[in-house]
Amino acid sequence: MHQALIKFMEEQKVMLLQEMDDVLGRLDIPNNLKDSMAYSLQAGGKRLRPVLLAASNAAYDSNPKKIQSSALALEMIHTYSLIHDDLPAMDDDDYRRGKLTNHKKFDEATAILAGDALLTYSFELIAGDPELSDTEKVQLIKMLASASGPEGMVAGQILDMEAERKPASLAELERIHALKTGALLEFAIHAGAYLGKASAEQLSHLKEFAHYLGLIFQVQDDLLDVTGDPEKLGKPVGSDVANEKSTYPKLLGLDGAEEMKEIYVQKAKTALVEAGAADSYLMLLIDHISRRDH
Ligand code: GRG
Repeated sequence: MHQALIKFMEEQKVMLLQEMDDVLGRLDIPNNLKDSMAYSLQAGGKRLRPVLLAASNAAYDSNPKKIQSSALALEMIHTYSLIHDDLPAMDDDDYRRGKLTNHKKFDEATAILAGDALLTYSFELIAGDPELSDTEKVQLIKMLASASGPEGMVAGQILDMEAERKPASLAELERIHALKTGALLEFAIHAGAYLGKASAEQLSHLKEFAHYLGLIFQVQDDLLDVTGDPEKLGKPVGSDVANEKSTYPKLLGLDGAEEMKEIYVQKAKTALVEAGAADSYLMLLIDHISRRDH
């Protein structure tokens, strides 16, 4: 991987973990709730969404202080979605990132409430950030609510659950991923650039870039479920091979899925050049996400 990107990602992770510690330390809440929130927040993970937000901000008028609360809020919402996704009523998983899932470590009620707390506190975090103007707070909260709510990730999750009963076509699969995974990635890219004062035209090209980046992320996720290393992934592979659910390799074959990913990579790169961010960490992140092994 590109050395400059490795350094950038490491720096962003350090800042995120520090902010996480500070925020959790300040919370005066029941211990079991805090432990459950902290368990999943600090369970590792690639921290891809905060890194994307920072990379997008760095591509324009970089302002590290302004992005901190949005980056953590985004990781909190991502973490809540994983906790709830793992519950018996949804995917019923025992392990996530090589560790027991939240409801296995604590109990179902605590896991549901930890997820609820992470979701709601993310908005409180942005609303209380003294680095942001009132307009920026309202804009960010609006964007984050819409990306994670019934017109975004929640819609994607329900469509995904329906697709387990009735296999989706390629077009339906793309729509599910655009909502379930893509909406939060799009928030990361949009919020970073918005706080970096990108123009409306640049933001519109970035929307297209984010769309293709989300699809690249998902094709690779499907490919890893077939060809990935369980050690690196921290979970068993083959979960989607056994069921009826549509995936890129099932619909297109392994080679076809690789070819489709390459088409998305080229489209993402073109959109990024048009957004005026040809020479940016975002450009390096395209190949990183496309070739990730976990
Ligand atoms: C419960 C409303 C609700 C939504 C859940 C994100 C999600 C929606 C479910 C996760 C299931 C899943 C495996 C989705 C595929 C893509 C994805 C989001 C993977 C996890 O994201 P990573 O790889 O995770 O960025 P880490 O562990 O690195 O943070």
